[in-house]
Amino acid sequence: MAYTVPKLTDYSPASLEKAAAECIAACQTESREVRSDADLKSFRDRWMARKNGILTQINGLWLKGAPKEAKREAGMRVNQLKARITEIVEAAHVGDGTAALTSESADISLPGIRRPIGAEHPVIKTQNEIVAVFQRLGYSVAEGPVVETDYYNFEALNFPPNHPARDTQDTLFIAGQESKPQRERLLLRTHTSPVQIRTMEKMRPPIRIVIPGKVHRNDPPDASHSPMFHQIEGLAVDTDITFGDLKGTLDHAMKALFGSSVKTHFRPSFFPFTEPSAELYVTCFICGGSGKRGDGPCRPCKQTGWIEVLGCGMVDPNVFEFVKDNGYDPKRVSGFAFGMGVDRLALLKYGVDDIQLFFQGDVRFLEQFG
Ligand code: 2NL
Repeated sequence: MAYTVPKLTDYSPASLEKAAAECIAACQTESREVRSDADLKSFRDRWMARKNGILTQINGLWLKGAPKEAKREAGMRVNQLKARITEIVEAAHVGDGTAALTSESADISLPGIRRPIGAEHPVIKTQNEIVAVFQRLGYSVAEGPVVETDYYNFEALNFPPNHPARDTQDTLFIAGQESKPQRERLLLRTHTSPVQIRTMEKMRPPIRIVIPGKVHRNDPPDASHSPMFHQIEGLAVDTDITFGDLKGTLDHAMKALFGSSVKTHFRPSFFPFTEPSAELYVTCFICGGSGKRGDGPCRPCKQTGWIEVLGCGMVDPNVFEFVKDNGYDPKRVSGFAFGMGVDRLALLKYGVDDIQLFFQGDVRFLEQFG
């Protein structure tokens, strides 16, 4: 029997709910019975027509008839009901008379949507390979926030406020932070080192951790720069860690990553958070260290036979001072740390000549790594 709008005598929430549910069910049933354009028009008119459509009747019968104290509740319920009925009427379409379908039921006879199988992104794949090398040495993986405070990104890493070393990392600051003290101001982390500090605050020594993640710098994009890139940092702290441990660990890691025949080479360098500091070079895995490719020069190593892969050093005692209270007394513990750019290593590994290709999301580029 066709639905007619009942008169309401009981305006309790339960009874309003029941009346609304019956109305919605009737509308859904009728929407499924639409078989032609003419059906669709009369279905719409029956429910929506301003003059005497079902919604208009509900307004008259349920709202106007409601006792004063129930008017507010009834008004809200009728508005919800109208919204739902309007949805059903708008979704109604000419059906084929076989399957009774609305937007709320699934037609299990339709073929599925085939989703192409994805592949690990080359940068993430490289990142996972590097992390796995250190996990096999007993390192744990830590992660932390990409939006950081000035304190964790700079101050606790021995970059004092206004120190020129800060200028070496063109920083993207979050706007509108001027009213906060400098150490609380937010920025996009320029390296993953803040996570090392956060981890040392939580875990007492000894620790061995690696930290992979996204970092940002205000560098204009070109073939070798991207304002967003990836870093892996590592940290080992114990009572008697030496530069010899640093060299042995990284030499092993480079052989595990690039093949057992690569040689490593350390050159003095500077970082605010390590002392002494070094850059680590490996024999070029493109030309095998000869500097030549066939008759021509080897480009990736600029004919030197060596490729710079990371920066490292012994943790500066000033850094330990910030986490001293959690067992990192620089008189008692020492440690080494290192950091590398994952994207740059992925470029070398896959022979890609433009870092932008990694982040443009062009499936034709990315599917080559599948
Ligand atoms: C680079 C150099 C480096 C570190 C990162 C570090 C972290 C703490 C203390 C001391 Cl908490 N050092 N990290 C140390 C040396 C170098 O990164 O060129 N990265 C791409």
